[in-house]
Amino acid sequence: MSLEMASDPEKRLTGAHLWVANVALLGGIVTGLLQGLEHAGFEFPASQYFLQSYYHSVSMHGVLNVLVWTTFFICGFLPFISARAYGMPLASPRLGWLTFWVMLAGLVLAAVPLAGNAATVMFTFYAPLKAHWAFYIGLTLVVVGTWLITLRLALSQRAWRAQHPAARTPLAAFMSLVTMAMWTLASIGLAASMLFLLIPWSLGLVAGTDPLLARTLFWLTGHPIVYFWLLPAYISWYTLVPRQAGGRLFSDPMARASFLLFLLLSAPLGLHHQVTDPGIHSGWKLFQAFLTFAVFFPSLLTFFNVVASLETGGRARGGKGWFAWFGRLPWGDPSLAAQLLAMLTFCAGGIGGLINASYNMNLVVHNTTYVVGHFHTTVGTAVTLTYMGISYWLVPHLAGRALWSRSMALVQSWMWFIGMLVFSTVLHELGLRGMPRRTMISQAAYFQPEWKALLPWVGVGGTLLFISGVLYLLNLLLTVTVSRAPAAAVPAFAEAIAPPEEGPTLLNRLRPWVVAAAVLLVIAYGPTLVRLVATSQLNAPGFRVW
Ligand code: HAS
Ligand code: CU
Repeated sequence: MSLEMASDPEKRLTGAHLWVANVALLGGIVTGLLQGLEHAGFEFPASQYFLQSYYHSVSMHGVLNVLVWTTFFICGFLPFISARAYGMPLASPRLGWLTFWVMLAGLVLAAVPLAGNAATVMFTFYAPLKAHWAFYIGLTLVVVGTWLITLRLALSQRAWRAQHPAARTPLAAFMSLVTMAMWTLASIGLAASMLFLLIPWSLGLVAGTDPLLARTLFWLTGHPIVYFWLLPAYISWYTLVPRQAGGRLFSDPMARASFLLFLLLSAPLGLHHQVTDPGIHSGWKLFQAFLTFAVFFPSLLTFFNVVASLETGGRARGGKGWFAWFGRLPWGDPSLAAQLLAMLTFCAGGIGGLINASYNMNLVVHNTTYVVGHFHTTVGTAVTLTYMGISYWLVPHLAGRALWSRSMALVQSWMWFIGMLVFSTVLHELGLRGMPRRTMISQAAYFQPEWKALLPWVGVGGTLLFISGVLYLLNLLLTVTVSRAPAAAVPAFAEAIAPPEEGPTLLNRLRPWVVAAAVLLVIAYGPTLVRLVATSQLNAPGFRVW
């Protein structure tokens, strides 16, 4: 069976996920535009029928972009690429469809109160802000759906293993499994918070809640969720991009090592989001700060491996010098260009993460727009622009039609890159000047004159990003509706210069790493959680401040 054929049963399923993801992104860029313009000095167009307040908008923006766009894209992309990597259909398409419907039902359940301004609690839904129960139950169902994806990939791995007892798992399938295993382990914090705190509380079964416990459980999952978004982008950078660049993957074993380190280190460090929270011992905060520096390492491995791979492509195309080969890459391919620009942005985003993670620096940047700048370069570009680049080959393939316009896609990618350069640089700087995040800044009584000159640039960046987003969605829409020519070929997996057989077999095993990750999680969080649970009063009343 050819690789093309193998992925066929997966096509409709993947397409269904991508529809939901892209519709969410549309909502995300519209709200984003309005928020950017609010910062630039335009009045926020609050209306009883659409967005009732700035904060309603920010809540929609966060949930639609970082929770819905990412999760649905991932749950469409990982099974698709795994099927191609195995060269056989995945186990149980019925389970695949059941998963999709569970996630969609959850999404609708959460979306109704969100759109109706009954869940204006931001994407972090910190207690004691209290949303409608349907919001919490809906999001929980989406998480349950992601666990079913893990189950389906595990069943597929078992079926493949039965036929290939001695072979190394194909890289893209291995990485997909690692990503889902990491996420499933890490999501227990969120699940516990939902099941034991937020859902009973919002249903009125218990009178009060515990904000600190809820936050701690949230961030236990809320940090690793950023790698749940990032690793699918890395899968593309490792397994497809080297080939798209005309080169080869530098080292397969090193790529596996990087992912296994993410499995080990992604979860036990969420306290770096709670450096300023009282009630958590600073020793544990410091311990998790060190682990945060440790999780830089697999990204540095990725940097090295992916740059080395791209270099083989640039040199094969006649590139010379230390850096000049970079310009020789096939920049005319929008799928590749988008991902290269995403990588460049991530260099800055990752360094910003290092600053956030530095225990005392965090006191300067926490809760300022510096953090907003950080996460727009990471999830907003490293991840989102990569997913857009992937969509430029994936959607034409699913639809059996050519991409409607390659030049529009190129313009779109550069516009996102430049728009984000403006937007995030300015937000970083405004944060250093003390401007708070998540604030309708034009209404702030403490508005500082030194913010004024920079604020229009937030609007400029936001507008560029909005136009770029519209171009992306329009291109895909025209591709699936009016584009006629047959689809271009799907990028093949890159060959590796150092194949998997050159690494130790430990790099092809999952179980010992999952066990080690669970142990490390217990060490990093156990004492704090035991104490918080033991002393919990569950006496904080809920607030609806909007
Ligand atoms: Fe972060 C806050 C620390 C990565 C997302 N982060 C956030 C929030 C979000 C987010 C959404 O320690 C806000 C949450 C909220 O609402 O409160 N972050 C880090 C660190 C990393 C990091 C240490 N973050 C990410 C990624 C995200 C993301 C990835 C989304 C996908 N972050 C923090 C901290 C906070 C935080 C604190 C809390 C702040 C506060 O006070 O609230 C690291 O993982 C980053 C490592 C990355 C690198 C970059 C490697 C570069 C690569 C590109 C290769 C380039 C190539 C091309 C190949 C070291 C892999 C180049 C070509 C050439 C020729 C050169
Ligand atoms: Cu984090």
